[in-house]
Amino acid sequence: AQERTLDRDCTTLSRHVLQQLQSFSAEAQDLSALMTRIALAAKLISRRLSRAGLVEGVLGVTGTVNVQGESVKKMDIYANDVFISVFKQSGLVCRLASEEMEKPYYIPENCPIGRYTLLYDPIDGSSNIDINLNIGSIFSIRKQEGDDLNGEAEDLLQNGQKQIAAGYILYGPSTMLVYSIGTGVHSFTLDPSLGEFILSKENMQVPDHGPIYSVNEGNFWQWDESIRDYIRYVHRHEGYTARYSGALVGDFHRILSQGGVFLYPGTLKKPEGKLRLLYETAPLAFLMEQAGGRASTGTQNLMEVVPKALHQRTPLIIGSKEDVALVESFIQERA
Ligand code: AHM
Ligand code: MG
Repeated sequence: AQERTLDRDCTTLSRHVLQQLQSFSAEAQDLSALMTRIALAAKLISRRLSRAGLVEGVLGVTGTVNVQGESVKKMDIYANDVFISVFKQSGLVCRLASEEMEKPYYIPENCPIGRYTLLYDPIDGSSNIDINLNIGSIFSIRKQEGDDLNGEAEDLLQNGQKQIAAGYILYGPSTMLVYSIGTGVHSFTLDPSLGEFILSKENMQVPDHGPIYSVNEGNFWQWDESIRDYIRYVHRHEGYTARYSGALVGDFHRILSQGGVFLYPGTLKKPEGKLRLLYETAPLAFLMEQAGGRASTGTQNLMEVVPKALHQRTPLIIGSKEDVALVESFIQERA
């Protein structure tokens, strides 16, 4: 019966965006078109991943190192290029900035008509690629401000409130797309036989508290004492359970769906943590706030952080309101 209901009422992603904005205004149509392009990138990446163990040249490393000093996987480059090529044809996006590119990528044909910038992490959780575990893509859309005459994209160095849309794609047992344009958080599942993302859950809400804490405890001796205090606290109290997959999108999706908190605090080696603001932490903060949760650096609301550089990192504490507040209280105690 359930299957029949889904078939009859299926809402596709592009229709959903228009419904959310309740208009056919130019901006609503742009957003709908942008989301359709992102969905196309998701389908292309998902298709390649599903055959990764069967065809040559998908798995493994390229032998190069990216701007972040991390070894680049073949899939990182493929996914990075997929986003560029789908947006080349859109006319809407003039600039793309990603984890894999030191500088923003300009599409001269689309400038200056294309007023949108796409920020993205093409493959998040790259260490999971070669072992066939969940990975993701994260995206954020901002409107270009000013003419960017010197080509430095300085207008991107603003806080998370400037995002007009954000979301992620989760390549798991099924491929899901979760997005927000500021009217709640909505999830879609790819039906491979239709090639369409079909609405799964509208207006996702994160519980105010959840049992899960998600953090790489291997960094314990590299953390500030306050984070160790928090972890000691959860170890000594009933009702907590640990989950960590090494891929942020999957860990975040679990927290969003079931409640709890994800942490990537600063470490001795990386005082700002590992995750990048513009295309990792800010988009997820946007989603978490839209779902009724919170995101913090520990001392500042994450959505308020103004980056000084494109690839700037921030510590991340994100999830259920009460759990984020609890972590913050340990940090304040030692401040
Ligand atoms: P990536 O985008 O290069 O894959 O790096 C980000 C990933 C996140 O998905 C994950 O939460 C984190 O790095 C894991 O890092 P660590 O192995 O230090 O726990
Ligand atoms: Mg990443």
